[in-house]
Amino acid sequence: MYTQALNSAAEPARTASDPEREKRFQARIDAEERIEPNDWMPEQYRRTLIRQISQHAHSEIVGMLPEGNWITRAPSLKRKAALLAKVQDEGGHGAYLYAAAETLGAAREDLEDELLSGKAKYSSIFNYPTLSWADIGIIGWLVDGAAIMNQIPLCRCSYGPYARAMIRVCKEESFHQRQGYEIMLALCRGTPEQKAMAQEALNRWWWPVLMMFGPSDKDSQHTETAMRWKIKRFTNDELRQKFIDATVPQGHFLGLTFPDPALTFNETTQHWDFGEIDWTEFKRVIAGDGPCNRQRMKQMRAKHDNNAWVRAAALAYANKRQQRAEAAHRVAAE
Ligand code: BYC
Repeated sequence: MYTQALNSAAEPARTASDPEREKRFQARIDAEERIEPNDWMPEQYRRTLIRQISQHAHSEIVGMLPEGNWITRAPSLKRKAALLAKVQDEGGHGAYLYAAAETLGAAREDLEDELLSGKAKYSSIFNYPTLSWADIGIIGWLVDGAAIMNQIPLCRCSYGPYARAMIRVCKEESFHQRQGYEIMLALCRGTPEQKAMAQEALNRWWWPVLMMFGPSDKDSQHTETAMRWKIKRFTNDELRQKFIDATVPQGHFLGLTFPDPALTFNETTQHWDFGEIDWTEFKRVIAGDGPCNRQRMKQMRAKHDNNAWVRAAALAYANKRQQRAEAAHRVAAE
């Protein structure tokens, strides 16, 4: 377990509570300095980052499944190539993020075990099924759109490796969002059946996408500390509102209707007002009881088992290289 690793005798200087150092640490954060892997940091800062970064990594990897479901059924070669590239990008994002978590002393194997045992969370959105081709457009337009809204501020996160990973991830997510919106545009300008498919997808995904931003601020356990440490720069509700304000005009341009009768532009606040999110559904999905939670975990476990030989081969190769290097070193020293 990474928690055990972090509490081990090898790390006493890092884990002991030290008010003076904590004060200096907070002063660095307040001065917008980046915290780097070898810098002193409070144990709680390290744990918060490992939790958030690993859950983010898991989301990228599990997020490959709903879209992967359509690679063999994409409607044209062009669409297939773009979707394939997008899904590969998500795998790359997961890899950068696991590497960022490793800089905090977490072992990737432990993080994976936490996902497979159901202990670690991943984004609620990936527990919904992709039933039609329009769902692929919706994921790019809305899911990646929400991800960008959340991740652009993370490029200014106080922890250097996470912030730097986010810069590249955001560039790729922007392409993903564009390709999704372009799928929606093609469907909405297509036949009445295609337009209806686009509308039906929006009806199913709109509310779950709003849940991606997390619980409302009054129920968010981690926001206050994460904001103090400048891990998060905006609260969950602030980002959700920004997303709605940016997205509603895009949906209207497509000629689509949002499945929320309360959605109205408020002239006084200059924001879109919206209806009540079903937080019972959100809690159910993150507790493991969404439409596809079981299927996703089954696929992840099967992938882990099927890939055991790759991990064993990589380890054997690394050991062989290390032995060769050590032998060469011995010869050179003689
Ligand atoms: N789903 O105190 P809170 C992507 C959990 S993938 C599940 O507000 P925090 C993409 C939360 O973890 C997008 N769980 O937490 C990939 C906490 O539980 P724990 C993923 C959620 O951390 C492929 C509890 O609820 N993006 O981009 O301050 C294709 C209380 O919440 C959710 C990231 O991960 C949820 N929606 O704020 C396309 C971004 N929401 O840990 C796209 C990085 C909350 O105490 N993460 N929870 O057991 C973040 O920005 C923040 O972690 C969150 C939550 C805004 C998600």
